[in-house]
Amino acid sequence: MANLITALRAASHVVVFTGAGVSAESGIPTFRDKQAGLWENFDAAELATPLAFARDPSFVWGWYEWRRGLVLKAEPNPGHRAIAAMQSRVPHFNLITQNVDDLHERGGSCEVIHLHGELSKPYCEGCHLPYSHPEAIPDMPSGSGRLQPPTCGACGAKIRPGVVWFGEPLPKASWKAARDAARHCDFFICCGTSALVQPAASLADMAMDAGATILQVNPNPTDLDSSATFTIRGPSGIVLPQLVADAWSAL
Ligand code: BV8
Ligand code: ZN
Repeated sequence: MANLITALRAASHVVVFTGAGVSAESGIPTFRDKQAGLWENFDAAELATPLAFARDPSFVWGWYEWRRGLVLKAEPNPGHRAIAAMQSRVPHFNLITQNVDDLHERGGSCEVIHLHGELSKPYCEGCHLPYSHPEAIPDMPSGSGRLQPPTCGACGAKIRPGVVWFGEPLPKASWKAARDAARHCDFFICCGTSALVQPAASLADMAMDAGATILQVNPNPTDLDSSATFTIRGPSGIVLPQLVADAWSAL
């Protein structure tokens, strides 16, 4: 642990890369977790596709409104806050997330690079006009969970969730910013991700190729176990605040 802290204190450019696990302690189910309600028999990767939305828009829109409702009711956890604290402690910092929730921002982080979009940014699938969700928490009709997606005021096409679906390319600017950060950092923290979804997961390889120290925070084994410099087995809401305290509280 000592040389982990020494390496972190000496780092000039830290990148934090997060997945669903960092929001688990805020009550947001991960992709691996069984979905609930109407969607419990569906693998998240099946629902998060253009085909699923084309086939049954109200089923998929209902799922995303259910998830958005969970996020609106959730609070950032100490893991989100610790990541925000790191931002001011290191000379150069980037936060890259696969998560579509806004808990990093509500936890105090700014300039968050969202690789897979944001639930709060739906848009028209026809003319791509942004759509703003009504303020209120979406009330899921009891049990059915189906919700007809709104239609675009400009062209009448369906509004779709502001996320990147499987088979769709990542937002160009975000993906370029993420690659640049991974290739120039000297300390890369991989937190709460199974590191299975591409091309996002390849960021860890880019950081490794750049000679960065790789710290993984995950209570469960992942494909990164063999290549990470350090692995801390534990929930990010516990591990990250401790890491920040150990690295910088005494200073
Ligand atoms: C594309 C938004 C091409 C939607 C998401 C190469 C090889 C193989 C396959 C591919 C390949 N390249 C592309 C593919 C296909 C595909 C892919 O990767 N498939 C996988 C399944 C193999 N990739 C794509 O389709 C990508 N697009 O390739 O386009 C293209 C290019 C040009 C032109 C046209 C097309 C797009 C991928 C993005 C899909 N969208 N999300 C939504 O959210 O609904 S992905 C989604 O799933 C998440 O964003 C995230 O990325 C992923 C889930 O992973 P994690 O976040 O890691 O979560 P998971 O549940 O898996 O794990 C949680 C972890 O947390 C666990 O390890 C657990 O132990 C840990 N944990 C639990 N509790 C805690 C914790 N950790 C810390 N603390 C805790 N308390
Ligand atoms: Zn439109």
